[in-house]
Amino acid sequence: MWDAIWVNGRLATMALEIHAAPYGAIEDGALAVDGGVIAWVGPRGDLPGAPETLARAVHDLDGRWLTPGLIDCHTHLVYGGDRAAEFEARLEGASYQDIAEAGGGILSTVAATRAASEDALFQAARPRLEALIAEGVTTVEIKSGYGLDLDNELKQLRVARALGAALPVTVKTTFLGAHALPPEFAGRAEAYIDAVVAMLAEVKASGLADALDAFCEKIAFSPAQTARVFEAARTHGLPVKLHADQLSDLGGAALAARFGALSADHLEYASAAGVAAMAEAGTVAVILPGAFYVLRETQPPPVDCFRQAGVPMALATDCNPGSAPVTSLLLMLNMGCTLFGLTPEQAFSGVTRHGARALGLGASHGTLEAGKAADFAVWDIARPAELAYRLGFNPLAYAVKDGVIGAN
Ligand code: DI6
Ligand code: FE
Repeated sequence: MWDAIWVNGRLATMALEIHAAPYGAIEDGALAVDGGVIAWVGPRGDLPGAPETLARAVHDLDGRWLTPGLIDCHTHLVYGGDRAAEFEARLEGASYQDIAEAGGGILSTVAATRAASEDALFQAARPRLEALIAEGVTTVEIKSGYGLDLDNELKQLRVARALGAALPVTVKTTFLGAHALPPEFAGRAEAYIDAVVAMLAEVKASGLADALDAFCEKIAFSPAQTARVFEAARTHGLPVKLHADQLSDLGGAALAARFGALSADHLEYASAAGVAAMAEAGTVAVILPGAFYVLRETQPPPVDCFRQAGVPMALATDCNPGSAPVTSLLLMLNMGCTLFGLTPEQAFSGVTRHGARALGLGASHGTLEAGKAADFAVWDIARPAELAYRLGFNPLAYAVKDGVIGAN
């Protein structure tokens, strides 16, 4: 006997290689769960018996859609303070770069994060994560990068892990020590990179980080400095990701690809050579329409090139206090379509199968397939395109995390 079975609904499996229909859809499907894992998926007519003879609990979907749980593969949601005043300053004429160069921006969040206790950071981050979960998110990545010294980076990473332990969501953590130059290293970027390399050994030993990320940009770190941090990550066997080509083309996409990065993220200014290198390396493009929108960027990422080259595109919130105060992944589906020209199916792939791959979770998450985690969402919609079509409306009926029906 399985633990539970869901019947009488439509499944968007997103297993596009297995089920040819758009969204890998199965009309009148059935999905069984056992021990927190998907035990069986297919058309109800193929079940080996009546549902009540196969599982201890039978759930009627009433014709609703069941999809993989959503995956937000790029967030900075653990931080202190907020940046509403900076938002005002930008609307009065200052640019994101002006503010960063004047010591505001990321560094103001660094000061607030350093000053906050672990509990205060947890309490501040919790509602942001709960907002994501309320829209069917079952896996989220959380970066450090607002501590910029060992104790404060570890503090952020511990809070991220604690959030994952407290809430029905899988949390993957990323060490982003090379996010900005902290004030005590002003004018000494190389020395700070040495410090990041030293921190990395401790972070790795702590077991608190699943990957490493860096911000390669004129207002942050150069490609050579980024490469030094990536070399260190390679030594420690930590997968890498990169904030690449967000504000200018520094060759970040190609650099990420050269190190076999799980993903390169942002990518508005990625070059054709960068895209080709990513295709070759199997690096996922994580596109972040919330930051593009908030910063009122005008150059979209090269979506057509990614499509033509076969680079998988993931879509995420980039939830952070500066460039993306965003806690809605459904809104990112809409913006991915409206601002960047993704189809609703491509956008949905970006928050499921490709989001999983951007976190190194492609084998266990992101599609409805037997053997994968029983993470899924049940929606009051008539067709999956509705998830991208509407703005500011949440049609989630409920989510299931590791086989357990959530409270959302
Ligand atoms: N790029 C981003 O979008 C965030 N970090 C980064 O490197 C922004 C972080 C912030 O403004 O606080
Ligand atoms: Fe980011």
